[in-house]
Amino acid sequence: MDTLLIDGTWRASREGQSLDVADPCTGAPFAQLARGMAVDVDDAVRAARTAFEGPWHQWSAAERGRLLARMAVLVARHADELAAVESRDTGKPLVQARAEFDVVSRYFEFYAGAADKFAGAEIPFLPGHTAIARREPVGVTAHVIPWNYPAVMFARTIAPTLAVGNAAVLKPAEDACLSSLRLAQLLLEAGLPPGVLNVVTGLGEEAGGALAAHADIDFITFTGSPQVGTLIQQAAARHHTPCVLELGGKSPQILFEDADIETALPSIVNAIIQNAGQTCSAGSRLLIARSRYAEWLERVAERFSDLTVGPPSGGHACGPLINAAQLDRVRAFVARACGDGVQQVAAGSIAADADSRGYFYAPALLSNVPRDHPIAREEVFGPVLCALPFDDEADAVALANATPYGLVTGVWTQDGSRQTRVAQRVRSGQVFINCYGAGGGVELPFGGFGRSGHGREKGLAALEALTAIKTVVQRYE
Ligand code: TXE
Repeated sequence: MDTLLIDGTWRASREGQSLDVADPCTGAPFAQLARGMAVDVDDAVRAARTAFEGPWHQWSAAERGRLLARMAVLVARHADELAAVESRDTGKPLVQARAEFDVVSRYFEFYAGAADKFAGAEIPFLPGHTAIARREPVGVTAHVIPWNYPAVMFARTIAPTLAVGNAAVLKPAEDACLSSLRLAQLLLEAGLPPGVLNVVTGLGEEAGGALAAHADIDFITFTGSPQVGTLIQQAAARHHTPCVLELGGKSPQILFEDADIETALPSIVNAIIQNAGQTCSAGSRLLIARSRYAEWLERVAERFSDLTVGPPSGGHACGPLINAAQLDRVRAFVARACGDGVQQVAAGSIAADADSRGYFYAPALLSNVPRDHPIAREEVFGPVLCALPFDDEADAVALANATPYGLVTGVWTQDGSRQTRVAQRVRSGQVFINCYGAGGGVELPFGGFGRSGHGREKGLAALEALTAIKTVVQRYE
């Protein structure tokens, strides 16, 4: 249970308490974690501060880049072993977990390359003066990440902060954090100095709450629910700590009447099935031109009926949900909707090799969904796709924008002008045209509008939030 990494050493929590980690395929505990508390968070923040002000500060950008490049290679070398850990912890199919470690490695590769190229600027100013806007690391950064893509989230948030020279404290999710521990170990092997990355496992309201409220952090990034996002922002406000929040979505895929349906279909199904729908960018609403609604709904329904859900190595479309609370949440959303007249037009099946104690949920395709029903507006975070018809382009855009969220939009049409118009009018942090979520998108800035949060991660945009501009003006004779 030595799962706290503080100042380069693995140890238990000071109070000696622990937590069980359950297998979502069976509900049975198979590992234990240290239950970090506020005192452990204090230790971690202190270690990070000391490291930040110590030799780490003297590392050149090129040296930091080289360290991240070594990490990219280590992740690739250990990808099979890491994928097995991730798949066991989350229940996700082994092939999906394996593919995610290509993305993890790519994050380290991308930010390795960016470390010595992300720079400030010289500003034209008065004669006899030189003015520069330096980009400096913000200092100690805090990272609270969720359980849906634990390793990808680790890489997405830790690689950029190390690239610019910050020191970090990570609070992974109690439901799935074993890959984070292994990745932290690999970073030490890659040569990361003690204290530059600290990890505190524990419960959200304990370790996470203490980290967000800590007076000595300089930045906090959070991915999770809007409810906890509010708490994080309130805690951060007390110390004027800047924060970036990524809080999920209710992302639409818009099928115009001229869409190439053969290309769109697999992408549409994958966007809601991947990770059993527990994806912030899941395409959970399918908006179909009314003239094609019945025909295309039928095509999607055929695919849904063929989907099976089961254990990670069984070759199924998806695995279980993460825990009993998620399963209850998804069931409750669908039961309420069906009680209100929503129609379940197709469903996948739970495979015979799935353990009845596991948190499996058969994918559901819903139609006859009122536009203002909670299931059409709220994030379900399960393999549940709501189909809704629209009348024309203006109606499609209005419907796409008719939720409190604004994370991702898929637009399927052959009409180039329409592609541009719709991309400009949807309130959405990312827009994909004739594709959806293509290729992992390590390079692509990501974040939302409205209840999806604020600030941008991924790509070079992540480095802006993780650095502060210092303006230096020098007068010369
Ligand atoms: O999230 P939580 P949960 C959404 C999704 C899901 C719902 C609930 O709709 O159904 O949230 O999931 C930590 N102070 N997303 O309950 O609680 C927690 O330990 C500080 C969207 O699992 O927000 C974990 O590390 N931290 C999503 C992280 O917050 C706290 C990903 C996320 O957990 C805390 C996950 C507190 N008081 C869920 N309470 C996305 N955007 O991808 C919890 N945490």
